[in-house]
Amino acid sequence: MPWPTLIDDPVWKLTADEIDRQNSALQLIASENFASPAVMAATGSVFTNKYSEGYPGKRYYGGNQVVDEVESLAISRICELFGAEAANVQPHSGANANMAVYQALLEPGDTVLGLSLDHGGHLTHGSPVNASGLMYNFVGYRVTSGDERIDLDNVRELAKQHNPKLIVAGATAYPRIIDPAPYRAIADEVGALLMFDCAHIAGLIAGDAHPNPVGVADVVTFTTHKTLRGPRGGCILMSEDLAPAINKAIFPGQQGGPQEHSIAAKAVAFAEAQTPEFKTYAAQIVKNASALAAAMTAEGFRLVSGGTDNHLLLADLRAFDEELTGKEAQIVLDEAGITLNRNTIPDDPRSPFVTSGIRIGTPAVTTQGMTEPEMTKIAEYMARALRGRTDAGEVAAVRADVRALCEPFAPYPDL
Ligand code: DSN
Repeated sequence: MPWPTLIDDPVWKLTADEIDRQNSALQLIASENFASPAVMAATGSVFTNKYSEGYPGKRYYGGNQVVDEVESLAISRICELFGAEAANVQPHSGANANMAVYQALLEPGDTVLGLSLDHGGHLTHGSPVNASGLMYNFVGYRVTSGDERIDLDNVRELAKQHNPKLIVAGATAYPRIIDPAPYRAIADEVGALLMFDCAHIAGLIAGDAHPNPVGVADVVTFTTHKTLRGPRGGCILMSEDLAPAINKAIFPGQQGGPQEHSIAAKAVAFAEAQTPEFKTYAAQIVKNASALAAAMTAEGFRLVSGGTDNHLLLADLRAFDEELTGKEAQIVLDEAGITLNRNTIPDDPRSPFVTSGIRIGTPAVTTQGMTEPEMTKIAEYMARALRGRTDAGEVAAVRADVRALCEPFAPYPDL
């Protein structure tokens, strides 16, 4: 073989270090998960070698007979899973999926409504520093200041005032069910199209734990690596009539050659999500988040909106400790083996780099097999590490307890 043997390459030492980190610490970042060995094997397969610009049956290079089959399989599986008419499985990410939909449905400068980033939206829902906000006239809607739920009256009022061409539903830091039906009604009232970005909750929808926006929204976008537990990547579901424009916006509009190794892995993940075990998994994600919410409330944290209906919680740290910032909590908890991210809370007085909140998710720990009793322990360990954050001995003691908690639940014990 012409390839050098690089078993001593530092990358393999770093890979072993990362396996140990994932096996021995708590992964509570709400957008992360542990892909199955089958998904990872497909991601590392020979499909990585193939160029296949175009779509099944219409490629620009030869040798795509097998690639056509694998991409068609991914498309048919995801259409069946969500009840969609058509799918594009080529987006390299959720951001690419969203930008392609905008390119297909909008002209630069068109008006769009999206949830404000500081109230739980996403960069690609019109942040002024993102291409979405630079190219289109996004208007941000908000959560209410009372119950901290999406303010549908505000969505309707802004829709009537600004007459958007598109309304974007979906969030990255919102702990409640997002019902697509009222969005559809508002979109119809003002003649707008509706896109639902269900990246965070795609696995909950696939597992019948949350309402399915397919058939309600005109277009549904998502990432495949969050609750859906596939490889890193994006996907678009759409009606047959929108498919030609959206497919053209992905290729050649936004992307060149598709990553067929990721598409093969998406096909594997979509089959995994069709199993009865995946429904049980989706339901347990939600049960675990509720159990964690109850335990964290008992430890003195205030949860945005008072709790959760999905896979994540947003904790306002000020009730727990007025001085504690999200930034400091993230750093201390990481030292204690509890990995999560700082997050703004609605109307946060601190900057997005510092924040008053943390976001906590249960998809990964649920994949590991943890259930309600472990959630109570996680809340206790978080509270102990944060209360004892100036005491290195206490943080180290929590790290040891976290290691012991994770040991029987290691996701990759054989790697
Ligand atoms: N970065 C993702 C998240 O953590 O929610 C969104 O793209």
